Amino acid sequence: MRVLILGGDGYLGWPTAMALATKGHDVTVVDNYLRRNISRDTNSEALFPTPNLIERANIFHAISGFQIKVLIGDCCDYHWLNKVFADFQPETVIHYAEQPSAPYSMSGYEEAKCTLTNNVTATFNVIWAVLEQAPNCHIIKLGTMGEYGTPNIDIEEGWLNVSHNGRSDKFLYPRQAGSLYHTTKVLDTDLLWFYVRTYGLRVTDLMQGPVYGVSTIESDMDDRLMPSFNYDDIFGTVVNRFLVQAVAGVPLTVYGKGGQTRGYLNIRDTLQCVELAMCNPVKKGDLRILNQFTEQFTVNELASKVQHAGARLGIKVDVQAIDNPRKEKEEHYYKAKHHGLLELGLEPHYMTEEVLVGLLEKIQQYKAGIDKGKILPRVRWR
Ligand code: USQ
Repeated sequence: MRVLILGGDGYLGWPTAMALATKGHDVTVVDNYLRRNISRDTNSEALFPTPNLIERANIFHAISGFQIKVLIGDCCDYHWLNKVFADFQPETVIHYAEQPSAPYSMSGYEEAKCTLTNNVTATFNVIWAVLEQAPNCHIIKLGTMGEYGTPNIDIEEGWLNVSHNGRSDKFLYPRQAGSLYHTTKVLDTDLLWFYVRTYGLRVTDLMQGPVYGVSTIESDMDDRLMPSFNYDDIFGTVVNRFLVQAVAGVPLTVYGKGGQTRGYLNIRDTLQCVELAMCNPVKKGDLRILNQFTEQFTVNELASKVQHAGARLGIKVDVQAIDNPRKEKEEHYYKAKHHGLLELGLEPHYMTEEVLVGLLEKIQQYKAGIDKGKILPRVRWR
C-alpha cells in the first residue's frame, strides 16, 4: 500500500514508518521538525540521541534494505501538502503531525496559539488534500483518550446512544478535555466527522492513551533507530518519566493524590493498532472511532509497578507525591471500552515486570545523559 505518514519524526511516527516499510509498504514520511525545535527551545531534549529523519532513513536502509522516502515540510502549508498528495497518491494517510504535549499547550499564549493553529490547520489541510487529490484515501488520525476526559459514566467507543423525551439518536460521545492540546484533538474529531458525513471521506480516529516504551522490532536493530524518548515534564509521558526517574535515583513524581486513571499501551501495540486500522479500512462515509489502549492504571499503580521492577535490578525507587501542576480529577470513576482493536486482531503486550525491567536496563545504558533538571514540572494549569 502507498502510505503517507505525517509527523514521521515523532515518538510514534518514526517507528510506524519502519514497521510498515518492513512489511513491504511504500512509505513516505513528512515532518517539519516542530517537535524537535520545541524540545530544543524548552530544554526538553530526548534521552537517546536521535539522528534527523534523513539520517535515520539512511541508517534504516543500510541495515534493513528497506526505503523510507523523507519529505521535510509543513502540513500547515496547504499548497505544499496538496502537491505531496498529488504526487504520491496515498492509499492511506496516517496523521500524527500535531503538537502532542499537554503541558506545552498550557504554558502561555504563544504556545497555546501554536498548538491550536498547528493541530487544527494540519487536520483541515489533510482533509482538503484528500478531497482534492486522493478522495479514496483512508485517513487514520491519531486522536486521544483525553478527548473524553474522566466522566462519571462508562466511556463508550466513540459514540453514545441518547434517549431523550421518548426519542433516541446516536451522537459522538461527549468530549470534555483537560488541556488545550487535548481540546485541539476534540476539534479535529468534529472537523473529521463533518467532512465524513458531508463529503463521504473514510476516516479512522484512534483514541489513544499514554504510550510507553522504546523497543520495537526495528528499533532493536540499532540504537540510532530508537524513537525519540522524552522524560522531561513537557514531552515525557508518565511511564517513561517514572522509568528514567527510577534510574536517575530521584523520587517518582506522582502528581497530587495519584488516583488519576488512564488507559495505557506499549509502543509495540501502537504499531499493531495502526497497521490493523490500515489493513481493515472503513468504507467511504464512515467515521470509525477506536479506543486505543490495552490496560488501565492509576498513577499510584504505575509508581508501584516501577518500584517493583527497580527492586529486581537492585534499584531502590522512592515515590514522592507532589503538588499537582494540572487541573484534573485525582480520584475518579474510569471505565473505558476498548473492544474494536481487539476484534480486529490486536494481541496486547502488557506492562509486565519483565517489560519494565527491560526498559530500565536500556535506560541504564544512557544513565550518564539524564539531566535531572528536566524532571520537575515547570508548567502549571492556571
Ligand atoms: N502524571 C503524574 N506524574 C508525572 C507525569 C504525569 O502523575 O510525572 C499524571 C498526569 O497528571 C496525568 C497522567 O499522569 O494524570 C498522564 O499524564 P501524561 O503526561 O502521561 O499524559 P498526557 O499529558 O495526558 O498526554 C499523553 C500524550 C498525549 C496523549 C495522551 C493520551 O502526551 O499526546 O494524547 O497521553 S491521554 O492521557 O489518554 O489523553
